[in-house]
Amino acid sequence: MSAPTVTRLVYGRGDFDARLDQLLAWETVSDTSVNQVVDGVLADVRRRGDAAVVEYTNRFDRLSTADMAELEMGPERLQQALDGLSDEQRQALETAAQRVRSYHEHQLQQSWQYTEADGTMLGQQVTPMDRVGIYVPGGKASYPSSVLMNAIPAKVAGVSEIIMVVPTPDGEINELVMAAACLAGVDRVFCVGGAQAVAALAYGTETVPRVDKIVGPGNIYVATAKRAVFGLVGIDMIAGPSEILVVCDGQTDPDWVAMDLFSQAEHDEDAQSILICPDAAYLDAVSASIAKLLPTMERREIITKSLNDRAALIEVADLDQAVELVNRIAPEHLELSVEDPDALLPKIRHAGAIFMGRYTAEALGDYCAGPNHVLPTSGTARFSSPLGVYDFQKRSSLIRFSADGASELGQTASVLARGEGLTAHARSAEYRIKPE
Ligand code: HSO
Ligand code: ZN
Repeated sequence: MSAPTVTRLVYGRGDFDARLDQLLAWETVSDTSVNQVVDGVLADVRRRGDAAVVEYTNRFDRLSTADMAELEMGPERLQQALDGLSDEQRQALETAAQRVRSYHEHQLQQSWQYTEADGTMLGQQVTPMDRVGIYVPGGKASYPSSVLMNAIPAKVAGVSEIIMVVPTPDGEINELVMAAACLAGVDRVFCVGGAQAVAALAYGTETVPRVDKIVGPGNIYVATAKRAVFGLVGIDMIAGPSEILVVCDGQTDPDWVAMDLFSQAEHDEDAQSILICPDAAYLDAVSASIAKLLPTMERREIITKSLNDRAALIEVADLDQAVELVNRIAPEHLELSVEDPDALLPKIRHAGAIFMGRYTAEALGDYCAGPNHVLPTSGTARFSSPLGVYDFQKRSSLIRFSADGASELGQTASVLARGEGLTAHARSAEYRIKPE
């Protein structure tokens, strides 16, 4: 295979803006044939419950299970997966789980209240969701690390029951995924995937309890099903392909940066890797590293396609221009591979996760630094945040009036209610106004 041809751009030169926009463009096309299939599956599972889930699972995953009970992995089976790990793997999984848990404990939101002079109390009570569903993809994107990243924040939030679904095509069970589920405290695991799994979680069946929110990435069928059940249940964001943006001052070992770019490119042919640097000679050096290292990569075919189609090496005049581009791109992962990342940090407005300094490889964040690896993609960091404990907590407003408070503010409510023509509202407030 020939070396990839990575797009090379110079900030502001020629049709730079158009080329950049073209590279960044990513829309999850909503495909009518997919919509139709998904609608059919959702309606069928809603109507026939377990029987429909079993039928679809047998058909799509080439299984021959008789009933839903056979598709559930009991707690002993999960424990067995955990016990079956090598010491090294178990140790690594436990270290990761521990660090992810500690980090997320910092995110716990607390209830609060305050009292006004007349005794009126106002506040907010924070509560966890009762039950959430975690979708774990099968095949090449079945990541034990993602089990930890989805389940641990829910657990820390105080969710009482976590239900995981994961397809097992041809009956192939991913032992590491099961072990991670055990370690993260997942309560029940069903070997079901696709739209039928989302439907079972959203509507509930005789065996699968219905959940309040569904999180976790999946293919186009899963994403379409999640969109369709949104409203009945909560969902997390719809994840696009993984992205990395490295801003480098030209002083980091080019092999390190090339490998960091590969680390996201290897996820998916649609993944995006971009390097921005003020030094043209350094961009040449990274190109050379890419050509040198690529033949050594197991996933070189995926990496090559991703680099050819979606990567870019961008030359800028200075780091301020780099920051301007960062905010325009709003990347999922941003590496500030520079001498003084603290100087750039206050200027960064949009990025899912910011990796500061040459030693901070994104890969560590993907597994075990502690912060979540479920992050906003495709520019959505402009308005959204990493998955966290707050995604599994809700807030209720608290209001308590004293007799004096009710009398005082009742006047205001009454005037506003009459202005809206809502007499019951007005009189309800007026009953509580003390006579002069
Ligand atoms: N980089 C991915 C997460 C992941 N990486 C899982 C390795 N395993 C999310 O953007
Ligand atoms: Zn990754």
